[in-house]
Amino acid sequence: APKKVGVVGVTGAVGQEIVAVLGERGFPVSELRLFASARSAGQPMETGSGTLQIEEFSLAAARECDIVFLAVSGDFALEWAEKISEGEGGALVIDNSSAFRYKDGVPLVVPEINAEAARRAKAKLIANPNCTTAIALMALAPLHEQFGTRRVIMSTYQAASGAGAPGMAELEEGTKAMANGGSASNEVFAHPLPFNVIPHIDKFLDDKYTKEERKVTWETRKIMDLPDLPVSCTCVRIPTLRAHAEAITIETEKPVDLDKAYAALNAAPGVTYDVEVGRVRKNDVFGDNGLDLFVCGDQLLRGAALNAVLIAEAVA
Ligand code: 2RA
Repeated sequence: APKKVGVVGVTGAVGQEIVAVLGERGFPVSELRLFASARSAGQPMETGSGTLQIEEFSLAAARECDIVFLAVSGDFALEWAEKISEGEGGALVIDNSSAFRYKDGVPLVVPEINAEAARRAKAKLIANPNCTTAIALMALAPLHEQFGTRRVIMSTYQAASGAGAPGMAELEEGTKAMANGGSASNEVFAHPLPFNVIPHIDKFLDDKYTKEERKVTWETRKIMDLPDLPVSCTCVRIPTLRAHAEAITIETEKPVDLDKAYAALNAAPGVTYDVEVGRVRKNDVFGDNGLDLFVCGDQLLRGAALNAVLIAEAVA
């Protein structure tokens, strides 16, 4: 049956994409409610359900929905996600932030890989993974099913959109300024991004990895249900707008048969549709038990909005 759907954070890059994806996929919506801060309340927004007005977020209004997508900060999610979902009459909440991703009992879902786990858990709060992990796992999960995975080494090339609309604006404005002989400022990124590569995304942790890199480790283990899998990642921001790319090396349990690897990737839902995989080859380091590949995915779609809507389709 059609659902009452709320999207919180509709003025952000991910919120806007969620609204667009709901329309494009013809998600069965009986009523769509658009929530943001008081500053944006009253503004009109085009949606698949016609032009709607943005409302100021309130707990009562969110709880009137059947499904609520949170495209807001981790702090906001920590404060509100459980209040929106709890008890009789609570909504199914799909949270894009990292606030609940590592919490026991909160499923962390890439629908093509572990929707079943989420359905079984009957959870009212589901976490959407970090874009970097979701894009990688679209390729790694089908390969894991074929050959098993012993370890993963990954380097990323991440677009400005990972830092939301302000990140994209900082890249575009800085690039124009530099092309005209000026200089680029940086408030969003650790350093000016135009014509640069920056191996620093999110904060540094005590072990000298960045949090973005550790998200890949923690989330891969949880989604693939491989709690001890060694995963090492180096995350780098590059001056592209909205697609993350990743060079991935895996050591496999079983010897790799390249034809089987191609067939598994070709058969995997979502691969080539919103995530592209190429450069698949045996690698010299792990001999017969290794593969190298290059993966590229739309950061705002697979990394956030589309993945979240697919969770709703699979679970609600
Ligand atoms: C980034 N993965 O690319 C982050 C966004 N969630 O900055």
